[in-house]
Amino acid sequence: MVHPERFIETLNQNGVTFFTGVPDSLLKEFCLGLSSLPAAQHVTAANEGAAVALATGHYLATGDPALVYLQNSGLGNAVNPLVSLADPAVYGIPMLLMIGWRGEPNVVDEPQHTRQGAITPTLLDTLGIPYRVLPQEDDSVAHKAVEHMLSIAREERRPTALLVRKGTFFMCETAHDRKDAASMTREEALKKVIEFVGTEHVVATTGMLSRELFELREQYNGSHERDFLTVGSMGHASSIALGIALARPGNPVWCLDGDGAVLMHLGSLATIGKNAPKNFRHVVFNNQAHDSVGGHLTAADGADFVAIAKAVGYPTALFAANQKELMDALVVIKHSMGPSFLEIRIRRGARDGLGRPTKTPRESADAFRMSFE
Ligand SMILES: Cc1ncc(C[n+]2csc(CCOP(=O)(O)OP(=O)(O)O)c2C)c(N)n1
Repeated sequence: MVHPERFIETLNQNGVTFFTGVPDSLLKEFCLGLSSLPAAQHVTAANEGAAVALATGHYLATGDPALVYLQNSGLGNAVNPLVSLADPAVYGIPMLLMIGWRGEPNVVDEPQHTRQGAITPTLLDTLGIPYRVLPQEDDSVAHKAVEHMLSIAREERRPTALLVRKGTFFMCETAHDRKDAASMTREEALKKVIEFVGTEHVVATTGMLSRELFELREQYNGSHERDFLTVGSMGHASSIALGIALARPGNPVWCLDGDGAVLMHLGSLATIGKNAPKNFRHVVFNNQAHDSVGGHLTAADGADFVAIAKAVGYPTALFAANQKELMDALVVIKHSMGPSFLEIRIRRGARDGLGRPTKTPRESADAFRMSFE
C-alpha cells in the first residue's frame, strides 16, 4: 500500500504544489492528507470540470502541472474542459489526474458505478489521455509511476492520469477529526423531514442521505415507491425534481439535497427560481462537507444558501439549526407556495452499519413512475 503523506511529498519534489478536485471514497486517505496543506495549495472544487480549469489557471500562472483528483463518475463533468481546453490540440495544459476507479470490472460495487467502471480505461483512451494504474505494492513503485506520468504530461503538454484501485492508500497519519458543533445528525433531521413529507414524492441526493432515507422507510414500514434515490449523477437531484414538478403540477415534490451536491451544479437553483413551480420544496442538509466520501470540507461554510435561494427567486427560504427551528420551518415550508427552500445545518457523520437500497435502480424507477398512475 501507499503512504499518502510520502506520496504528496514525492509530488512536491516533482514540482506539483497545487492540488484540486472533488473527493472520492477510494481517495479518502489521500484527500485527508491534502487537508493539512495551506489553503493556497489545495482547493476543493465545486465540480470536476472546475478542477480541470483551476489546474489550467495554475499552469498558466506558474508553468507547473497541478494534480486533479476525482472519482471516475466525475470524468463526465470534466470531459469538456479536458478536450476543449487542456487537450494538446487546444492549449496543451499538462496536469496529472488521479482517478478513483469505482466499478472496476470484477470488483463488487454499486450499480451506478458498473458502466463507468467498465468504460473508464476506454474513455481515457478516447480522450487521448495516457494513463497507468497506480501500483499498490509499495511507495517506491508508486512514486516511479507518478514521475513517469508527470514527465509525459510535461513533455507532451497534456493531461495524464493515474487510476487508483480500492485499498491503494494507507490511512493518513495526519488525519484529524474536525470539531462540529451542529446539534442534529443528518438522520435525525431527515426523520423529522419525512414526517412532514408524508406520502408526497421525494427526490433524494447522492450519498448517505438516500441510504438513510431507504432505511428509515424500512424501519417505519413505509413504502419506497414515492422516493427516487439519485444514486449517481451527483448534483442533479434538484433538476430531476424540477422535471417531475413541472410535469405533475398537482403533486408536491420534495428535493432532499446535500451542500456538496448543490454547490456542484449551483446554477440549477436559478433554473428552479425562474420556472417557479409552486409544488417544489427544496431541503438542503448542510454539514459543510462531502460527508459520504470521507468528510472533506466543501465551500459551504462561506455560502449563504438562504440568501442565494431568495436571490434566484424562491419566494420562501428558511434556515434551521435545531429541532425546534426545524419543526417551525417545516410547518411554513409545507404550507407555503413554492418553490420553497430550507437549509438545515447538520453534523457530519453517519451511524455504523448503514445499509444500502435492496431494490435495483430500475425497480425503484418503475415503482416511482407507477405511483403517478
Ligand atoms: C460527479 C461525482 N463526483 C463525485 C462523486 C462522489 N461523491 C458521492 S457522494 C459525495 C459527497 C456528497 O456531498 P454532499 O452533497 O454534501 O452530501 P453529504 O455526503 O455531506 O451528505 C461525493 C463527492 C459522485 N458520486 N459523482
